[in-house]
Amino acid sequence: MTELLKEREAGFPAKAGIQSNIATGPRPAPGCTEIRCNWTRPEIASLFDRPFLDLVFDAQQVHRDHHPRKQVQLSTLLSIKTGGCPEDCGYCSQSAFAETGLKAEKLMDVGAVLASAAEAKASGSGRFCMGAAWRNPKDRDMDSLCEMVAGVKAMGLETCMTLGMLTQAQADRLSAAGLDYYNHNLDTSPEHYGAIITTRTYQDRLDTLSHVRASGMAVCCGGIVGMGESREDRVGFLHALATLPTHPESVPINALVPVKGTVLGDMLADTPLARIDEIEFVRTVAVARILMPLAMVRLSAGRESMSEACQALCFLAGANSIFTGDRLLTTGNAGACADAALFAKLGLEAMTSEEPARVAAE
Ligand code: SAM
Ligand code: DTB
Ligand code: SF4
Repeated sequence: MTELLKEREAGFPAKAGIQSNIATGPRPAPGCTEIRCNWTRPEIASLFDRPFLDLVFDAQQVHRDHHPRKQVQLSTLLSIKTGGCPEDCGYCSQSAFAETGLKAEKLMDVGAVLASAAEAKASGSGRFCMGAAWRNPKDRDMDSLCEMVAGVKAMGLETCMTLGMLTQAQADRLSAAGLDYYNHNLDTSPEHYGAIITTRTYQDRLDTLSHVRASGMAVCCGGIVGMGESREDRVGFLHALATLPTHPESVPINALVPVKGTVLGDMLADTPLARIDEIEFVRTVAVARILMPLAMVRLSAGRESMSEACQALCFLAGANSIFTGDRLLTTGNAGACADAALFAKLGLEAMTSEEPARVAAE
């Protein structure tokens, strides 16, 4: 019997503050928490307001109800098309509106992408995530993108792409090529969104998410904290995710990486808002875990400048996925040595595949 099943058999007390009325989530909920897509903002705000230790304790209990407690899923990122993006996302080094000195490049060759995926596989990663600095893919790029997906999948890696907005036809093609996950973030609350991005709307993002969902791919959707937003915005952001018709399978929580030459990097530099308070960041992770019990919550950008203690608290609060390697898309990441050392200190293990974890939890 697995540790998880033993724990389940021993039973967990019902969780105060988590009321469950409807179950409209992606899979039937094991354990004693139910999956809700009808969370209200006041409920979410009161989770944020809880005493920190109570919140983290409850998040860890929800986590253990649904996931193996020691395993962390590893994803590796590759920027397959860097820079020169026509969107004006205020946080992004790759926006043509930013003055970061980043050179715009063309879409990488399929062979070079596959070579990079092979390295990721050799270093123990389970998922390869390919990102492009596009508003949306052009139809002329679809053949190469599908070849990349098929090639990476043939190596035994899970596949993920993030290419901007997708039409239904594009989502269907990528899904048919074997794409497992599509990453498309809501980024922040609907109210704060206009202060960060003006070239596409919140509704555009929701439309892409619904195309991805309809195509049968798993949805990876999260956002960024530390963009000068209020607590209320963090409530609104998690509310938008947790009230999608089906929760995302994967929820990346990024801490803003302030890049010089971007609107936000320059605006927040040398202000108290330059970095999100670590305790508030952990709270955001814990609330995400409680709202979306089945999702893989990914501790994403910003880990490089995060203390080990903060990362440990994030794992305690229910984060169970990270990006590995020493680069994200254009900025640095913690790196394999630092991660191996941290995992050894904390007694964490790399999840070999997400599937067995789901099975174990069911
Ligand atoms: N162009 C595509 C799009 O925006 O949909 C895909 C790539 S984009 C870089 C993917 C996500 O990375 C963004 O939605 C944002 O949440 C995150 N991101 C980008 N720059 C970041 C930064 N400086 N700090 C933290 N997260 C960032
Ligand atoms: C996500 O939510 N975070 C990743 C992934 N999805 C594509 C990207 C983080 C990018 C950090 C800034 C950079 O390296 O350019
Ligand atoms: Fe372009 Fe994506 Fe960066 Fe926005 S986040 S500027 S869409 S690459």
